[in-house]
Amino acid sequence: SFPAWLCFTPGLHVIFPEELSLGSVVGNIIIINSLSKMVQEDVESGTVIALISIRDMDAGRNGEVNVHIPHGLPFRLISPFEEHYTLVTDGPLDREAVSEYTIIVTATDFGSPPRSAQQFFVITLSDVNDNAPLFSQSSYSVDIAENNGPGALILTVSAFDQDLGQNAHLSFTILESEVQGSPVSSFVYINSENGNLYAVRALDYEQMNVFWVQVQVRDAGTPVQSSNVTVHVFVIDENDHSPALIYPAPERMWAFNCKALVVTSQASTE
Ligand SMILES: [Ca+2]
Ligand SMILES: [Ca+2]
Ligand SMILES: [Ca+2]
Ligand SMILES: [Ca+2]
Repeated sequence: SFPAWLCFTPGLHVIFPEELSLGSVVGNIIIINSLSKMVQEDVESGTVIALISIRDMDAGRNGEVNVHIPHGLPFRLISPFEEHYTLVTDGPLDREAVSEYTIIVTATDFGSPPRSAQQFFVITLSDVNDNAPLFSQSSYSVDIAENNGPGALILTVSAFDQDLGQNAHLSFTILESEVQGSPVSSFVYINSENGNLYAVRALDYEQMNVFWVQVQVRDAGTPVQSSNVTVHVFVIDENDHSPALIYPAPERMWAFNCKALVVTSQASTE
């Protein structure tokens, strides 16, 4: 059983290996000679995490030990020579799936009754920028009534990044493109921090009833990861024009077999 001070306390793992002081002996026979308590999530399979040696003072079968760690972990023990063990990674790690492991090393001798000792330590995975930020929707569409005030909020895009810290610190930009021959930036701008998309100018349904904007989200990792999304902006008509009378061109007059037009024309020229 564990000495009282060795009981696993979640959250204490950061200072625990220090308190242990590497090389100390626990339960008489398991010695942690070195330990990487922080491991990058992208280390190759086979990376050395800890060097462990086992001592049993007894002779013969009473001094022979079997050493193991629990099954199902992406780690394994290899024994380059007697009484010495190396804990290595065994397969890919992913901080986004499991961010830390508590590894219990058990050494059991072949005596009768067998005596055993346990030592545990916590390995924390450090983040690598291996996830691109993702928008919460695969595309956006929004209606905005024409004659909006400049600076009107059109919509807010949002994105999420599974990584940590700078690797998940997001900023939004609009990708340069043209809308009716003008740069898209003369129509809309975006708050890089919160994803709010604003109109730069009043929109006019009679000039343009739809346009689209490509928004990019980037994290601040190295290398940077990014994603794009399309925002379709539909300009909604308002009744901002009075009816206008249309005079057919004289050369087309023959096409209209309609006296009413002539009557209207005469009436309006009065
Ligand atoms: Ca990962
Ligand atoms: Ca990551
Ligand atoms: Ca990221
Ligand atoms: Ca209108």
